[in-house]
Amino acid sequence: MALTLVIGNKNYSSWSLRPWLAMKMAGIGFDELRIPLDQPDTKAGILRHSPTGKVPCLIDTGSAGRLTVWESLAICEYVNEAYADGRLWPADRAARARARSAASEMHAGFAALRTHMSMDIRARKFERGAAAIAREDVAADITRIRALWFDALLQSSGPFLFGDFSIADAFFAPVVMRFVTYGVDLAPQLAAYRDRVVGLAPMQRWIADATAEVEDLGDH
Ligand SMILES: N[C@@H](CCC(=O)N[C@@H](CS)C(=O)NCC(=O)O)C(=O)O
Repeated sequence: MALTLVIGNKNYSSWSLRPWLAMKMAGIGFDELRIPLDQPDTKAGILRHSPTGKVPCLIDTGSAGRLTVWESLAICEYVNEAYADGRLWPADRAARARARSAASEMHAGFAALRTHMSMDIRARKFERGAAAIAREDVAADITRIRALWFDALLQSSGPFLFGDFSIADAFFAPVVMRFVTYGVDLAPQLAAYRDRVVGLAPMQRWIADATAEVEDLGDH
């Protein structure tokens, strides 16, 4: 296959999930190369493919020769342009601008949430979640995400943040999984959005693969 997506553990690698889900939702065919994180040979293994030593990384051996694309958002932009005819962003320019803002905000922000509620798909950590939410910085991140989801769903009427599934939804998919793992309460319309994302066939595949993985990185 022309496209290979280099990813980390499905249970833990939130950045890998984003382009993987976007590509699956767009019906793009690709091979996966999984490199387990936090092993003695992880860095060297990833560096064989990715100049940053981080996953995800996309290798395209198609028409342009061998092209390496790194950074999750850049990978999503590339596949959207090259393999999805732009379907991974809303057709409406204003909605597209808002969707890009949301994905960029996720890419650049929510550090407290990412630190104190790291993705651990197969685990249920409600006590740990309650302790994290008691922190002002984590609570502020969650408040902002709730507001962003609420406004987006209200404006688009759903079913996804900006209407049809977009890169913005792929970017928030790991947050959805964190809210499940850490038992974060959501208003009914946000809970329905969370459940819609979890219920997507590719998400169910990713969750099943994550659950079947044998590596245990503890509270990484
Ligand atoms: N900004 C990067 C973040 C990538 C990232 O931090 N990936 C983690 C795994 S989720 C990684 O490769 N960690 C391995 C390491 O740093 O050695 C992106 O959006 O792709």
